[in-house]
Amino acid sequence: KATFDWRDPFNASSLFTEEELAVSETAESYSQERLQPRVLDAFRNEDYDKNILKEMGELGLLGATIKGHGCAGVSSVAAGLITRAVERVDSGYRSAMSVQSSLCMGPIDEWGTEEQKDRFLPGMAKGQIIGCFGLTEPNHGSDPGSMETVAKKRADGKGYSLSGSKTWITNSPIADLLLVWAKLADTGKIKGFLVEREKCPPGTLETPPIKNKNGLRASITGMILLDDCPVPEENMLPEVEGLKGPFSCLNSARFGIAWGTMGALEDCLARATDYALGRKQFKGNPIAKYQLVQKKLADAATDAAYGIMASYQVGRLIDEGKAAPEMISMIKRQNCDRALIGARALQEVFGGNAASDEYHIGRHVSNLFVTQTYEGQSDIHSLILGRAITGLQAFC
Ligand code: TGC
Ligand code: FAD
Repeated sequence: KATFDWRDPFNASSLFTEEELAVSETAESYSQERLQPRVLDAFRNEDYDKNILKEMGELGLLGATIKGHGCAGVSSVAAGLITRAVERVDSGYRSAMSVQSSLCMGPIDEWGTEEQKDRFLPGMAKGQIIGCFGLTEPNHGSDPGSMETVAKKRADGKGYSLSGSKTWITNSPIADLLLVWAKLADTGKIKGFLVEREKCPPGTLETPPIKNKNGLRASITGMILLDDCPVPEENMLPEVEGLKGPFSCLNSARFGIAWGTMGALEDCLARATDYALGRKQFKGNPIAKYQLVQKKLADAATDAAYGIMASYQVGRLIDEGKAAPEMISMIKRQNCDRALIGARALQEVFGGNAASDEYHIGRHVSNLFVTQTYEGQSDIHSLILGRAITGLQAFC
């Protein structure tokens, strides 16, 4: 007889390969056993422990889809299952991992030289070299094509000097390797530069943290301030120019967020269900007995199930080379929006206790607002989809 499991309504796990199930199990066990016990203190104190990247590296969770260079070379669906497991605990932990894997290792693997891959990827896969991705600037977030950071050819012929500022950059205060996107002063073409912190002369690179965030507090965020910072020619990504460079890495990171936010929503659903079954109001009934509470649970379970199925299909298409960026915009937008709406509705199930961080729901809600904003705010993804539907761009 067919059964219904509200934790996996469409039996999505039957679609995953043995290897994907094993990767998922590793990531779920690590996340629940090693991350969950740390998250409250990390969020309260706005403290990211960079050993977490080393721990993830030991388990093969970093740059997991990359083939060779010390990486696991697993499928896109397996990588999605990793982000789902980590974000089930906290979006900030997933963020630090996504930036390392999709936004720093990914572009080196896709657009770097063999020498760059050999130099950086094995250390990054182990979490010994921490990366970040500098695209957003104080005056240019949704429209990175207007960036002001500039790379000038050095008079001594030894590469470039970078000047400008990037803001809201995950991992920047702790990063050893900063991938900075800048416009070449002579042509205006956008190029990616691998800035090695330890090689920057004093005063040319600063990465102040942005403190007192009200979401993503378990990850570290900062600025990148560059003042004639020298970068050798061999640290430029040679194989790509223009916005295609940063955006192609964003496809992978946005795909990871689509899975990750479903993990966060599933955690909210599990916690709210548990709470509703235990909390009694009016004649000793559990509040789970009341229709309005059940609707909130049903909505969230449905959104999580649909979100996982759509992400699964896009993951398979990525590996077959058949995924258009608009597909990724669609799942990124939908899953972030539905996770935020669902988490916010489930927050109400906890009554006054939702105001205590011990119940974890408020932390997910404040994190999910950020996931809806970074990597293309949801309205920007609406416009990407609107352009694909109508052929008319509505950005400006
Ligand atoms: P547009 O004309 O659309 O495109 C310019 C060039 O880029 C190519 N392209 C893509 N290539 C691959 N994948 C994609 N998804 C691509 N999107 C665009 C495009 O084909 C074109 O190539 P070419 O060769 O013809 O020049 O450029 P536009 O300036 O009109 O772009 C508009 C818009 C809104 C789509 C774009 O600017 C956008 O996506 N804005 C959102 C910005 C964003 O997502 N920022 C993310 C910053 S990183 C971050 O948030 C990390 S948080 C990480 C964490 O902590 O988890
Ligand atoms: P704006 O671009 O100023 O947008 C503000 C509002 O206006 C949004 O609602 C937007 O949708 C809307 N809007 C803008 N243009 C249009 C339009 N044409 N039509 C309709 N509506 C429009 N960036 C990085 O490069 N690397 C990182 O690692 C990184 N990590 C981040 C971590 C955190 C915690 C946060 C909060 C942000 C991070 N970001 C990072 C930056 C993030 O990508 C940007 O915040 C995001 O792209 C939006 O840019 P903005 O904040 O400048 O908002």
